[in-house]
Amino acid sequence: MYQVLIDLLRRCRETGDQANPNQTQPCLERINRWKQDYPLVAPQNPDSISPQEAIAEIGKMAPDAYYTTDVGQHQMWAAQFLKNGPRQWISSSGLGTMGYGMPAAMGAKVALPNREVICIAGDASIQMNIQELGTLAQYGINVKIVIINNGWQGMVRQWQQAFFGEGYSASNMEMGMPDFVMLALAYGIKGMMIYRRDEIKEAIAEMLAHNGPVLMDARVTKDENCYPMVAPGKSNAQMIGLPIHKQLEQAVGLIACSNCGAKNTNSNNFCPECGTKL
Ligand SMILES: Cc1ncc(C[n+]2csc(CCOP(=O)(O)OP(=O)(O)O)c2C)c(N)n1
Ligand SMILES: [Mg+2]
Repeated sequence: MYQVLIDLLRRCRETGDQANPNQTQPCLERINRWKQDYPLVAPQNPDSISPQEAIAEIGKMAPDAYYTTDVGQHQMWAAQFLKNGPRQWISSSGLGTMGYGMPAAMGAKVALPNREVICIAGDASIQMNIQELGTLAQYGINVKIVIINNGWQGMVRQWQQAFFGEGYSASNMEMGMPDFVMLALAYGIKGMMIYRRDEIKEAIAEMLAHNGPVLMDARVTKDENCYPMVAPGKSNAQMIGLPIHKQLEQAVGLIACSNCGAKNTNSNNFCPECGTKL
């Protein structure tokens, strides 16, 4: 890899090629159009905190924080709903390392002691490295950890539901789930728990105001699914769960896929049903 870069730089110098800083502009504009056409909306469930609204609310109350994540649905929602700027979202991303969030947050905080650092964790993922609560206590590392607690390995549950005939196996976390508040206390750090929508703001404010590490157990809607997603064996062009954009459909009309007949807006390059080039 290193050698490739050296060769590339040498070649650029030889040919005098100048990087064009605007060359990604059309691509970025296209992505921005998609964001307008398919806006993300956090569900507002009457009886429970939706995971998306919990994350969006934290993002609003700590807009300049560095965020780290574990792996699963909460990771996807953190990517979708946090708007805290470039180079401040620290995640194992596609490498998918459950348990990454808390140690990553510790590292970020030690490197940047004056910045707010928040870990968006999963109730299963956090247990991969839960012993690090002891390190937080030992060194007084002031990071905030919010467990988006849906009582499931939510990402696994969603796949079992969608693609494996609702055969839920080893994905429910409720039996044997530790009491996270007591666990935090046992390690000597502050623990909090929320489950009502009307307590979100106040609880986040209390968490942020605390001068020391906090573990917050945010009990959220248990069966929320994360979209859009790509089914096994399909391509990104075949993603499912995109919101239908009514105005867009009316404005541009629909075209039928020549392969499967599915109706597509003509802003689609590929049919989301079968992947055929339109
Ligand atoms: C170490 C490790 N083991 C297994 C997986 C596969 N995996 C991906 S997401 C997931 C479940 C995560 O559950 P949770 O942390 O509760 O997140 P949620 O999807 O519920 O938000 C599993 C088992 C992984 N990514 N990393
Ligand atoms: Mg979970």
